[in-house]
Amino acid sequence: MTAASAPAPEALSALDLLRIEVRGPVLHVRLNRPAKRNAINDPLVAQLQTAFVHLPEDTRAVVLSGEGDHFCAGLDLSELQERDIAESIVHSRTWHAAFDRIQFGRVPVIAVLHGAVVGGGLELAAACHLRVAERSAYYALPEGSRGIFLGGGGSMRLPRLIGVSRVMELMLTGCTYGAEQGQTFGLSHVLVDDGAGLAKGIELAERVATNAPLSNFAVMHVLPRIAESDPASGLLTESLMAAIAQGSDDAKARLKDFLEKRGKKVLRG
Ligand code: 1HE
Repeated sequence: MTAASAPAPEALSALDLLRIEVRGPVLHVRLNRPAKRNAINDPLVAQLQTAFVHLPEDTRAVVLSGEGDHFCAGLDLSELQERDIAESIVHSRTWHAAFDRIQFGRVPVIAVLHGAVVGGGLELAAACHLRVAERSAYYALPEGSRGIFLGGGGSMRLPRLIGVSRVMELMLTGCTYGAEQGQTFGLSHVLVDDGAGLAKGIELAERVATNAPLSNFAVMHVLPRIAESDPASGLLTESLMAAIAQGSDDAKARLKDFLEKRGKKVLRG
């Protein structure tokens, strides 16, 4: 059952470019610059980093969405003109730090996508662990037409989702993928009707939140590293992680529950 929402703790409610609500074990973080289509400026990057560093202790999953008609219009282009090359490198690294904090933080993050999910907005979505898309969602990488390049980790993360070839198509042709194409290509995990994204995102987050925290941590931090290791090292790491997880009191209690007929069955549906 979905918990009622409550205001965020003080440290998070001070972040004026985010709207943050606590829903039991799920923290809902909304990008909150709808007048600028949630374009990401320096303060918003900093606030995202702060929010994900200071997640409430009892948060077990996060839902990330965008206020207004679009998830995110990417980099705030009005900031670009003032930066020289050295400043641009540092700027890109601040995005890396913030988005790494999302991908390699403490709890899984479910992005709820609608409207424009473009440029840095798509890079942000790619840093999340699950993506729910509404039918209005569309994806683009218009960097080429702006004379710039990916800078928020997209060249690392997006090819892992859809392959280098699709990223090239988006960047070279400036084409957009609609929500159905995004679902087929692997940008989203779940596709829902307009207006249904948040409820679905929260439902998934609540389900994720019931997993053992150590298992979720292993999925977020260990699985991607194993997938990129040489097979022998990967298999050894898998054995080590499996043994650590199985040795935990949480695992023992959950296995006992199942064996004594209290655990949930894995049913179709
Ligand atoms: C912005 C931005 C922005 C909107 N930076 N101000 N991203 C892009 O190239 C996408 C640029 N934006 C758009 O194509 C459109 O704004 C949208 C399709 C997203 C939305 O269209 P619409 O008709 O709903 O809104 P709008 O009228 O275009 O924009 C409303 C306001 O938001 C307007 O400001 P206003 O002061 O005139 O009201 C826009 O200027 C402003 N706005 N998007 C700054 N992106 C780490 S590297 C990442 C590199 C990238 O992300 S490149 C992709 C950049």
